[in-house]
Amino acid sequence: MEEVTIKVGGMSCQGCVKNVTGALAATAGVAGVAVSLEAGEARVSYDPATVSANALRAVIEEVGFDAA
Ligand code: 9UX
Repeated sequence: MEEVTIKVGGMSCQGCVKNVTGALAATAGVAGVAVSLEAGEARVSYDPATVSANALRAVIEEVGFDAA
């Protein structure tokens, strides 16, 4: 398992946090998700054999936020 911290831009309430968390948690290969509104970031643990950090960024952008 690997862990990555991704800066997430555009989250302005806990609903946004929930949307980002849900999208990441529903992604194959994701084992754990912690999204912080205050820090504006998502910490994700994932199986690199199944999903990549860049694919996780794409998931965040698909639900309408900026990921770097
Ligand atoms: Mo809060 Mo975010 O009302 O996509 S859910 S701004």
